[in-house]
Amino acid sequence: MDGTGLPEIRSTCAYCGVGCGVLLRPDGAGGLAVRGDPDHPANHGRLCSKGLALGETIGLDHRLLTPRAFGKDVGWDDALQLVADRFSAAIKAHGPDSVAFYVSGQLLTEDYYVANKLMKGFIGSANIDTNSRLCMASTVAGHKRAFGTDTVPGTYEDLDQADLVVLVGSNLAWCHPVLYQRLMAARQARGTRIVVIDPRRTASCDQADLHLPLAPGSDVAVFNHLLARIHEAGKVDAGFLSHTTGFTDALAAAQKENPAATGLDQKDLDAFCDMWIGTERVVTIFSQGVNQSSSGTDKVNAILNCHLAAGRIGRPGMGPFSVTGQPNAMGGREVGGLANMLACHLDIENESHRAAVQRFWAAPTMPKKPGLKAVDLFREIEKGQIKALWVIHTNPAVTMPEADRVQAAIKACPFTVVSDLTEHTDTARVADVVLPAAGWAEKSGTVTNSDRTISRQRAVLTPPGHARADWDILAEVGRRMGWQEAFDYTSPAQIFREYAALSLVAKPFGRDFDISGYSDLSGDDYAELQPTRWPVTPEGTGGRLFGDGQFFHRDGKARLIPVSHRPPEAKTCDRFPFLLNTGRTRDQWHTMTRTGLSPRLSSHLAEPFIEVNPEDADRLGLDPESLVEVKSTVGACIFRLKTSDVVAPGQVFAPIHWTGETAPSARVDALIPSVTDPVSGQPESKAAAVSLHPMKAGWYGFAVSATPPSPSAEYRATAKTEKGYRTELAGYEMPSDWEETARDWFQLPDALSTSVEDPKRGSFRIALSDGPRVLAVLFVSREPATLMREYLATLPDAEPHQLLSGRSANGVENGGPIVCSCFGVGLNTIVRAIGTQNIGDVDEIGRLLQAGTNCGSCRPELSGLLAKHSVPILQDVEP
Ligand SMILES: Nc1nc2c(c(=O)[nH]1)N[C@H]1C(S)=C(S)[C@@H](COP(=O)(O)OP(=O)(O)OC[C@H]3O[C@@H](n4cnc5c(=O)[nH]c(N)nc54)[C@H](O)[C@@H]3O)O[C@H]1N2
Ligand SMILES: Nc1nc2c(c(=O)[nH]1)N[C@H]1C(S)=C(S)[C@@H](COP(=O)(O)OP(=O)(O)OC[C@H]3O[C@@H](n4cnc5c(=O)[nH]c(N)nc54)[C@H](O)[C@@H]3O)O[C@H]1N2
Ligand code: SF4
Ligand SMILES: [Mo]
Repeated sequence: MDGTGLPEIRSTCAYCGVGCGVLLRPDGAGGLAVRGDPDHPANHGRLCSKGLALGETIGLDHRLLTPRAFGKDVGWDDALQLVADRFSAAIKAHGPDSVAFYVSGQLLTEDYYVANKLMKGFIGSANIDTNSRLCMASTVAGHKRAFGTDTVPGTYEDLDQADLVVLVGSNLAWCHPVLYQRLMAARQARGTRIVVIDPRRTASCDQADLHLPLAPGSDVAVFNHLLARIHEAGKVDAGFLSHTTGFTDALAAAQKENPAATGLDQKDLDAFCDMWIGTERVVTIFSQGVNQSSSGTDKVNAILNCHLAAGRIGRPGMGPFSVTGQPNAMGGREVGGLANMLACHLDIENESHRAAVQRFWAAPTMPKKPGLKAVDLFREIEKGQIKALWVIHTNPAVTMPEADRVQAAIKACPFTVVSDLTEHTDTARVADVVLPAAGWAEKSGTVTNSDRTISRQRAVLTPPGHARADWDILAEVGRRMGWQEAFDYTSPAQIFREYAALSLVAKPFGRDFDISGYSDLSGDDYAELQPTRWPVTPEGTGGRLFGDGQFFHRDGKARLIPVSHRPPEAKTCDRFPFLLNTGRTRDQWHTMTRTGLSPRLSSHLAEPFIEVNPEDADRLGLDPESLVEVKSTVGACIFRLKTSDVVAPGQVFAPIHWTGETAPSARVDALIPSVTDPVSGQPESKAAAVSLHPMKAGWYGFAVSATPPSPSAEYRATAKTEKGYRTELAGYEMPSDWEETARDWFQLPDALSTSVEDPKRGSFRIALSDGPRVLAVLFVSREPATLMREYLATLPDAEPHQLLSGRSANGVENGGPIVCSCFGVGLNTIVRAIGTQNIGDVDEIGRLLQAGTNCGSCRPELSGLLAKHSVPILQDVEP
């Protein structure tokens, strides 16, 4: 309770795998107040910029409120019967492997359980894969090779207790910000040292003692070198090694490795090895720079080899730690979400595992072999082998490699169903049936975070329109396909109980995932479920794994795996001389269907960009802030140029967030070839060979409008603002009549217009209004226009002529692009303060401007600005 008398309800953040606890208080009018849960073990009350903005993303503007089939609204009864009938018909005509589900690590465990039971137990195919294939598959495969199960031994407390934390291919500051804050607190308290291994100098390097900008894809060479050095230094733990096999071969492979492949200075590499070897309490955190690689599984094992050899695993303050991306990435792995797994760490290919699950489910049939992995799945769809596809809670037409091709395949599939919050996604747009799903805060279930803590998500809002929970939709389709009893679910508690009981079945096979303590949980207990780290057995909860030397291969031992460096498959050449790296920005989540609704989050980086080293930009004659055409062997994109020495010459970086909805020419996965890791099937999302050329734009534009525009320009990027939308534009040919064009783009055929034209400079400015209110303003010129964009974006409640000046009337300063999204503090404001106020540190910026004093997500950027601008400057900086 708080002052308003309304109860706060405990739940879990919708976004990343840190799994922060939140306290939610609906205001009764559709709004939602959100704050960090001080009692949640993952965050102790902290939230990052995305978690804090959750309340801004629950609006109904974009929501799908009713099922739609073939472009028309239909009732649930018709929609579900259609789905059940079409899947049943495909199975009857072409067999169970002619249908497929593609699901998501953002599903709740209960949703995931029902989807897997339906596909693997009742349809009788293993053609259910998940976007975790693009995310965690290499870690899963690496863990299974080393430990016998897919188990993360680390806990968040290890970060508090470590003396050295190594971040490998992890931009923790932006992607797991609350964990990063926790690490910063530990650094302050005990001087934890930090090493970052990443080809790019990310925000996570801000406080690092050492940054190793390794050659892309060369992580195996780094960790092989480390293993050889551990041996040389006499730091192999012989006692612990008796719990493992494979050391001799792994060491031999490591000793053969040539560290020159890393491209690093030998002294940096040595410094890293000395630090690692000399620090007992070392945690090696790894993420997508490791997983999303054609040698991802080997990278994982190269890291695990070092921790096993040194016996630094499963004890306080040490261990390899794969941090999960999505809120239920871990839960999905536990519940058997991938095409080659069964629930509770059982294997589909193991006959006795399969038989036990079949008995438990009373399932008519079980597939004997793994199903299609994501890339192969969409290939089979393309070939016409899959007759019915159901995509749930993921947007593969944007996030799969060769995204354009994947989108075309989905479109051509004879029958595609998409369950989503909105039909405005690149995937839903090409589906036959779109089902309205209840979203975060509207449905109940559980998620497991990176350190095995299971937490509840709780419904606090009524789903809008006819939206229904994913588990509920799936169960109903199962019943309509003829399996009434097996899918007779009426609550998530019932599903969770069944899943917990299944974990008892897994126990005799010596599996570690055990939540059998929950198998007789009542509805009330489920309602009250507290965040708990598994295992959960009648004997107790939580606990550490592997510290006792007990692993889950048949002999109870861990395996060290001999691995050797293989460079990324993409080879740069004269035609494609740059290596494209991809990843995330601080304030956006994936395809932005939620975070894109928050004006605050959208103002951090409002446009798709490509980071290019200044030397390369110079050599290619790319003007600052210009647009760049990027081509690969499989596709083409246009991005805004951002010159920056955070990327090395020859390398470029672009974020993954933009879509057909927000910036159709900047769907970065259109550029990524479908190269996969041979063991895990995970795509190499971080290495594509590309070319860069200046876009020879005939005109550039900037628009602010009350509703989203639909311009037919070759380049456009739209972002949400407080009062509407801002759009960057460019095209090759100037339209002949700008006024007509503007009316058409903003769909304002009858609006009043005020315009200013300068034909000599090719500039044109128009404001369209309904009299008192400006509805849209468009600025066009032959060169990229310098405008007070952030100021304009706060309009358009202004007088048309003043708007058209592109400047503020009353001397309002141009704050610049937002750096601190909690308090809306812009780059220019911060740089101005640094230049004029003699600021010494980030805390001082906070005292002066508030920036960085709430969630802390922008602190690494503030510190970067301090380093760069600590000399007085007088004029405005451009973003
Ligand atoms: N803000 C935000 N946070 C998120 C998400 C989001 O969309 N937005 N998504 C969540 C999800 S699902 C995930 S999986 C995580 C991902 O979290 P991270 O893995 O931390 O994020 P990425 O930006 O994908 O990639 C991490 C880094 O890998 C580096 N890298 C590229 N190639 C190599 C290489 O060969 N070796 C090494 N060592 N590094 C390399 C990149 O330069 C990049 O800085 O983030 C989660 N958190
Ligand atoms: N090049 C490149 N590609 C990448 C990556 C990369 O680093 N580089 N990263 C990869 C990784 S790690 C990941 S995890 C993927 C993520 O990629 P996706 O999973 O494809 O991206 P999201 O935007 O998270 O898609 C989630 C969808 O679910 C919808 N949704 C939200 N809530 C609900 C709900 O409750 N129910 C249902 N049914 N739908 C809902 C959203 O509106 C959205 O359309 O991208 C991968 N692709
Ligand atoms: S770190 Fe941020 S995005 Fe991740 S769970 Fe916590 S609040 Fe949510
Ligand atoms: Mo992910």
